Amino acid sequence: MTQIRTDWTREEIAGLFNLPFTELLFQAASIHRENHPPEQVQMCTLLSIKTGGCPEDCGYCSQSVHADSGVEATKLMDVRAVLQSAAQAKDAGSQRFCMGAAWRNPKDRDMPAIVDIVKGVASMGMETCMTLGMLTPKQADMLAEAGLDYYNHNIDSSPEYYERVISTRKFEERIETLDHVRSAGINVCSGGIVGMGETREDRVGFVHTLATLPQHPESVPVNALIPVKGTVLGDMLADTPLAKLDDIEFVRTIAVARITMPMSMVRMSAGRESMSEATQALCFMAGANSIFTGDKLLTATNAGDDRDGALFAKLGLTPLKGEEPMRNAANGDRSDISEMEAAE
Ligand code: SAM
Ligand code: DTB
Ligand code: SF4
Repeated sequence: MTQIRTDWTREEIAGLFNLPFTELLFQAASIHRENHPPEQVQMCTLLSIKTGGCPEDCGYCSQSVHADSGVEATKLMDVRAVLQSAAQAKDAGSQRFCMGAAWRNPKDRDMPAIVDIVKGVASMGMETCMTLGMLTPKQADMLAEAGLDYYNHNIDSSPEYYERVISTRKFEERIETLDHVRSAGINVCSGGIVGMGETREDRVGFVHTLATLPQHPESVPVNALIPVKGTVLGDMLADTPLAKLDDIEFVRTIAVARITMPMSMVRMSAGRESMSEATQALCFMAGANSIFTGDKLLTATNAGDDRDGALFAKLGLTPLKGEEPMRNAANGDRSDISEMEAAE
C-alpha cells in the first residue's frame, strides 16, 4: 500500500514536476496501479441544474454576470426534470451524477428542493455530487443527511494566482467551505483549472494546497481551461494564443496529483474536447481515472460518447465496475432512503 502523506513541501512537489517525463509517468503509473484498477475509468455525467446569472466574477466562467458569453440565466430546475436526466445518464452507463448551480451560495429557501434532488438521484444507485458554491455548516449537514456523496468546491489555482482570477471571494473562504463539507461527513471533491495563464510555480502551489489539506480530497478534478469568448480568460487566450498550456504540462499536472494523492479519484474534467487521443491516453497512464461523458459539460460542449467509445476501444479501457458508490460517512449505505421517500 502506498504511504499517504499530507506533509508534502512545495520543493518536493516542484521536484516531481521537474522529473524527466518518462520517470514522472512511470512513478505515477506505478502508484496508480497499486491503488486503482488501471484499466478502469469512472464515467460521470454533469448537469447544470441552475445556469448563469452568477454574481461571482470568476475570470474563466461563462455563467458569471460579469462575462459577456451569451449564456442565458435560468431558475433552479424542477426536481422531476433533474431526476429524468439522472435516469437517462444511468441508462447511458454513467455511475456518477454531478449537478452544478451557478450560485455564490445556495439560499436557505433553495435547500428543500436540493435535498429532494439528492435523495432522488441517490435512490437510483448513482454516486451523487453537487457544486452549489459556498455552504454554511448547517447547509452541509442538510446535504449530508440527504445522502450526498461528494461536494465539489474547487480551489481552482494556487492561493497567489487565485486572487488574479476571482475578486469577489477569498481563497480562504473556499477552504472554509471545504472544512464544512468535511465536518459534515461528505466526501470532498476539490481541484482546479490549469491553462489560465498561471506559472509552473502556481501549478505547484495548487497541487500543494490540495495534497496538504488535513485529509486529501477523495476526488480531484483537473480541468483544462475551456476558453469561452466574453470571459476575461477566454478573451485573453484568444489574443495571446501562445499562452495556451502545453499538453505535456497538463499530463504532468495529472501525474503529480496522482503521486501526491494516491487514493483520490483524479478526474480529467473540462477541456478534453480539444485534446488529442494521445494526450488523453497519456493522462490515463499518468493516473487519471474519471471523465465526464456525453456531449455537454455545464454550458460547454464535451468530447461526446462516440468519440469516447472509440477511444476506450482503442486503449482497451473499460468503465469502472459498478461497485457500491463511495457513500458519505454521515449516511452509510443509505438503506434508510426508500424509492418511495425519494419520489415524494
Ligand atoms: N458556482 C459553483 C462554484 O463555483 O463553486 C459551481 C459551478 S463552477 C462552474 C464549477 C467549476 O467548473 C469551477 O470551479 C471551475 O473549476 C470549472 N470551470 C468553470 N468554467 C470553466 C472553464 N471555462 N474551463 C474549465 N473549467 C471551468
Ligand atoms: C469541475 O471541476 N469541473 C466540472 C465540475 N467540476 C462541476 C465543471 C466543468 C465546467 C466546464 C465549463 C462549462 O461547461 O461551462
Ligand atoms: Fe459563479 Fe461558479 Fe461560475 Fe464562479 S465558477 S462565476 S461561482 S458559477
